[in-house]
Amino acid sequence: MTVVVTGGAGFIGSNFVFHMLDNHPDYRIVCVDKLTYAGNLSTLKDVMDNPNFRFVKADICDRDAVYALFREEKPDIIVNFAAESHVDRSIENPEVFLDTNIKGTAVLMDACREFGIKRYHQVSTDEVYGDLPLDRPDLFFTEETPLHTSSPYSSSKASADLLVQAYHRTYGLPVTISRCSNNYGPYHFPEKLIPLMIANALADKPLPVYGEGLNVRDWLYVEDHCRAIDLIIHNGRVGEVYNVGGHNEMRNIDIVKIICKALGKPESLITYVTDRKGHDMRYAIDPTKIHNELGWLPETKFADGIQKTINWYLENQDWWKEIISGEYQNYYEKMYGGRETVNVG
Ligand code: NAD
Ligand code: TDX
Repeated sequence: MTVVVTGGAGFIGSNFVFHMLDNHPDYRIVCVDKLTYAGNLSTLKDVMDNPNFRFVKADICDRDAVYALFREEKPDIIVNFAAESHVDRSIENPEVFLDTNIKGTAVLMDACREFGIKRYHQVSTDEVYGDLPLDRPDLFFTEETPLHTSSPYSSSKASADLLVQAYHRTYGLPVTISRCSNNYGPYHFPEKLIPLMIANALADKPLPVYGEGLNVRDWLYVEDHCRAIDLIIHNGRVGEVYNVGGHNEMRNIDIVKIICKALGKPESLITYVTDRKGHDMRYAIDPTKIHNELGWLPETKFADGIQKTINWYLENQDWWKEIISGEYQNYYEKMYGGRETVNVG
């Protein structure tokens, strides 16, 4: 079995590459990644010499490159993680999100039609459902919840999902889609909430919490997400969507306080700043379908997962310090330099 993993030099994609090499030693894993700012070859250094692994630097929007790869590798399964993934960046500059997340998905599926595959899997997100109100804890996203997006990022992901479903209906492409909640764990790019707060806290820098920090996210340890995708590509029903989440809702402010406590840093580092535009209030996944159909359940409790994650960032400072020493400095200044401090309660 040959599995093409796009975006495998990013956060979840790299964890999925490791998961697949560990759990399917007879599979060939081909990682295709453009190595944008979010992709890091150093993340894959431990598997570069694995005879079952190949890395190919390519843009999923580049039709010639994608077709050449399919011609050469004749993949059985495609798992598409490649995406522009950061909501704040999509608010600054939507265009690249439309290119990679929508057009790139179409190019990959066209290659699947042209060369034939057993499964195309689209890694989507709970953000396609929009958000839920804080005062209705009884509401959850199911696979039937209408798509209702807030940001250019989530709109591009929802557009891609619709295209995937259209390719299934129109061309009979054997597709599946997973919509997962917020992931955390090793190799998470330091622009995202948890690694950003860990990195800033370790440097005794302000911890920029948007708005009042009351927004709720449903956090899942990345390995649990990887196991879910592994189950879906092997046993999931073609044409179906599977929500993935662990019923682990947390307010942003509580996450930041947990990080402060674990690192022995004072909560006085917390700085409330201007809110994200269009900021979704609450995400909460109902994972009943994947549990009932595929027997999936999350294995890592948040208390253990966050400690493992913090330990990883403590033990792998070279990985993220290299990232934040470069272009990231300009990004940080642009995104946070002009953000006003807000007095909260
Ligand atoms: P990431 O930003 O860490 O990694 C994205 C990877 O895709 C990078 O390696 C980047 O170089 C690569 N890439 C970007 N554009 C490309 C292109 N045109 N061609 C080839 N490669 C390209 O993202 P992530 O957090 O690992 O997310 C992976 C996928 O999972 C995304 O599709 C995202 O929408 C989805 N997702 C993420 C989360 C989360 O919490 N991080 C939750 C649910 C779903
Ligand atoms: O500096 C910050 N301060 C802050 O308060 C950052 C970076 C974030 N936040 C808040 C915004 C969100 O409410 O923390 C929450 C989490 O933010 P992100 O880490 O940017 O994640 P989110 O916007 O929830 O989107 C993530 O989950 C769904 C991923 O980045 C997406 O790729 C995925 O689809």
